[in-house]
Amino acid sequence: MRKILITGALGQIGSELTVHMREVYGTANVVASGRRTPKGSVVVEDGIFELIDTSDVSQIVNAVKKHKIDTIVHLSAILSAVGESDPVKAWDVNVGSLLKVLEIAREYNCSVFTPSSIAVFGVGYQKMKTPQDEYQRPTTMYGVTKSSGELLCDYYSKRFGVDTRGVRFPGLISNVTLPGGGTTDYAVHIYYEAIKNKKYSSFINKGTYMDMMYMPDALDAIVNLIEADPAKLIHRNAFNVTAMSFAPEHVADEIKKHIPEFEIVYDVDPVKQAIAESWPDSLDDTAAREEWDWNPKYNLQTMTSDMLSKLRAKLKNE
Ligand code: AKB
Repeated sequence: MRKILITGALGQIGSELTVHMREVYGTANVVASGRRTPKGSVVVEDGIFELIDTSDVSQIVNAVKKHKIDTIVHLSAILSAVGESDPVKAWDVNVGSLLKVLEIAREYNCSVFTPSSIAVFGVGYQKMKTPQDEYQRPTTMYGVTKSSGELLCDYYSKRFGVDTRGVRFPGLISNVTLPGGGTTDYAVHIYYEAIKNKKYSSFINKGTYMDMMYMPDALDAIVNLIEADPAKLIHRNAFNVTAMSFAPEHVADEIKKHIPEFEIVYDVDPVKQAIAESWPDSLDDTAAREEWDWNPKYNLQTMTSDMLSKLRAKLKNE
């Protein structure tokens, strides 16, 4: 059985991936890590947890040695909108910590999964059905770090034989932990506001299409790619994956089927809007489907029903 270390386990993906991986691989085989120990967190309290700041290489090495780790899932990262307010920090966190993880993986024989993003695309590429192997000229620091991360992972795979794998995640929608500082975050906030206030003011303009995915599909993507037969992988870093593509008015229309009074208004944030417009309208995920059977379960309709029912229960108890 694998021994897995998850960095950034308290974030939007990590908080659900940790629980999912403990179910798949056994609680004793998954070491979650983060920079805080929030009270009541299942990530901290229901399994093994290590305090790790990924800017400190010795903290990662100690955990790898202590727990005999063979697989690192590296999630610590700064997202697109926050990255634009502090580009140097975004580079240090996103590229600096990945390089440390790759070096440790080389020395201690670990495989590495780390997510890339639709943000690797920026200008001069095919915006609809963006192909797997497409020109990357990102216009945000976040995109620059993710594109660099893909190159670093390929380099460590080819030069040192480290088993590196990744996906280009679109906007991820979840009901457990809020995303922090992304451009696609509107597609999470809209559900919370629909339940709390029956109204949402969107910082992304109508007509702006982006790819999205419900978190259960994202968790399956990570585990299925980690477990994929390496002989079948033509690509590694990183696969286009998507489950749906929509603009704000489409998710609003879907919410209205459940909450007829719901209203969407627009107060566009120019920085986030410019980022959104630089990203694909839709991705072509054929390579992921062919090489490791990627097949998402949720579309906008089924995701909206599930989000609203889970959030209603959660917000009632808050
Ligand atoms: C963001 O909006 O920054 C992220 C992403 C698409 O990578 N959700």
